[in-house]
Amino acid sequence: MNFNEKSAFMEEQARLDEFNRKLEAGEKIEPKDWMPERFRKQLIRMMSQHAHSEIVGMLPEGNWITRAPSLRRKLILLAKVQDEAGHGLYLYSGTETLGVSREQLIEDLHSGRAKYANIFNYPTLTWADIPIIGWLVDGAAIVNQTMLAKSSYGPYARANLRICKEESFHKKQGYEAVALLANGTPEQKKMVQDAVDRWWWPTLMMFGPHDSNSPNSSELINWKVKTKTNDELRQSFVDRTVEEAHAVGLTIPDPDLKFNEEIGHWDFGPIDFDELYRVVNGDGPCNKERLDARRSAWDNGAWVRDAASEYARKQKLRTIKAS
Ligand code: FAQ
Repeated sequence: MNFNEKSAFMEEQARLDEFNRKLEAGEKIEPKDWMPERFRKQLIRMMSQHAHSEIVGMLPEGNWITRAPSLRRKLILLAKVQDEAGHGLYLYSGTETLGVSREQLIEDLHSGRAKYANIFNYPTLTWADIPIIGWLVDGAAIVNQTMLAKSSYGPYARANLRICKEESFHKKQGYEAVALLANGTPEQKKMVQDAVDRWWWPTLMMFGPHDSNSPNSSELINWKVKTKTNDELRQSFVDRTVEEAHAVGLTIPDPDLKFNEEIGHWDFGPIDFDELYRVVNGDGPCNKERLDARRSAWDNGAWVRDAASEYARKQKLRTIKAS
């Protein structure tokens, strides 16, 4: 190693030591801080998948806006779906701080290269699916994102902090509507139980594979991007949700579900991870429909993007002329 190589190596080592010191001290890594390339790549992977999930996640619920059973429910649903769009935008902005462009991220989604949460590839067959998404899907997202609000990457932590505040409202409106249906007519009760039966297992899959099969977890936990494992989060979701289901007289579709007195948690049955991988890799009930809808929304919105960038260009020219 010559002198220049040696000093470059020492500089790199000093930057790595400072990065590790910050993590150790619980300080946030910010966009202008030095970070290992692999840390940056992992964050782009995870944050962009999260952003895509929020945006694609508008579709199953958006499907029911025109058919909501009352004006009150329609207003709530409109506001919720709009919130999910906002979450996607915070997350795309956060991801851009890592040096990747929004255009690239969108292109990756539209080409089918990018992943997004499995859950949004299932259909919303009845009105009861909408409250169930609020209760179960937002409920699962909150468990996961409350942890991510403490993530070591500043922009991601701050985005999740804000997202969680809105998601907790989403969950409450969902559970309130679930409770109403569960205590309604026999038809309403049947409809909401059928929705629980269809959404329960895909919701458990949202937390990802078991820890022993999760290639990214240990690296993300070492870097404090994640502070809990997939299985720990899933267990915490099951523990709180089973109690909520029982409180409104709903049954969880799992014959193996049993409270384990020894460890103080609910034991549950095996998850079909083949289904998770099938759905994530493009073969779920609605994958094609979801991507087609995103692509067509993008194409139909071209004139809005053109008008906005022309407006921004003109404003800039005006400012230059005035100065
Ligand atoms: N779906 O090694 P791990 C919401 C992939 S937002 C699809 O365990 P990791 C709001 C994973 O990417 C919901 N793919 O990965 C809302 C990896 O593939 P790769 C989204 C999945 O990163 C509510 C491979 O499997 N939330 O719901 C899934 O350590 C209502 C191996 O997995 C987030 O994205 C899955 N479920 O843990 C909106 C939160 N699970 O990239 C509208 C941020 C795993 O190596 C309406 N993300 N994979 O090719 C995370 O917390 C993590 O990334 C996990 C996966 C937990 C999703």
